[in-house]
Amino acid sequence: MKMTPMAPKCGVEISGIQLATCSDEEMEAVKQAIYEHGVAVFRDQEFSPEDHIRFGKRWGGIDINNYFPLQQDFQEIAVVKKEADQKTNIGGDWHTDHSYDQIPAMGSVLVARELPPSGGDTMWAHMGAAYDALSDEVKAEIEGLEAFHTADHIYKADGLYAQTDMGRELRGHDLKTGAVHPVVIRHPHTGRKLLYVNKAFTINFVGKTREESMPLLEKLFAAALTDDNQCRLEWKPGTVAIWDNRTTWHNAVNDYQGHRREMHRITLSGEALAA
Ligand SMILES: O=C(O)CCC(=O)C(=O)O
Ligand SMILES: [Fe+2]
Repeated sequence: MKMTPMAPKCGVEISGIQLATCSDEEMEAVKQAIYEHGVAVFRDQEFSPEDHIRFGKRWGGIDINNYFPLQQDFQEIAVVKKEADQKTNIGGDWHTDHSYDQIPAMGSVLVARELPPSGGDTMWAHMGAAYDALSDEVKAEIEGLEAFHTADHIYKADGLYAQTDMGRELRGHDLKTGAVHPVVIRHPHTGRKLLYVNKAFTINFVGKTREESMPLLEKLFAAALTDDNQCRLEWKPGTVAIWDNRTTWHNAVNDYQGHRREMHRITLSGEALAA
């Protein structure tokens, strides 16, 4: 097994391993690499839907996404797709998945099933590097703060997606979500400090209104993307990416209008987060 960083502070490409048949020792090394680098990319994988599910269970359990369409024959698999005639994609702005759950999903295992002729890359940004780059003043300002997260404004019947041509694909319009997390968490396995707010789901600081929260939230959202804390993946057939939602934000680049793209996602169960 060989590990090559994708960028100075985010992402690692791991070669010389088949995820479907890897040993327990390899699995452990892969987990550690993902906790540290935020995302790992694996090329040329033989990874059937059955392998995908088996891998998710072996990692430690699968969370079913409440909103995305599920693969008909394999209900643990969420289908992240955009048809050639659709304009809006899933995850087309910076976010981290499932932060609206009180025990948020650890991460995802995303498999390329159908790719556009070009474009459709995915980007990640490392929230440990983002935290490190904050000024001492901002670090002091957010020390001990907690924030409220929800997905309702995005997925409800008249929410953001409903106003786009992706609305018809999604489920869960009536769900109510809400969770409170520290603004700075410690990674459950590495202990590293991570900035844990995101544009998509973080609404306000606990004890402050949305309006009162916005100036500092905007400042943190801007600071979360630094010049050197991102990596970018060009998908190929057989590529699998596994990321850590605590360690990273991600963004699915929507630059392939007129072409179909279909990915299969298994969401990995996580643990409660603490400062
Ligand atoms: O399609 C992608 O590259 C990622 C989409 C996304 O945000 C997700 O699956 O969580
Ligand atoms: Fe996402």
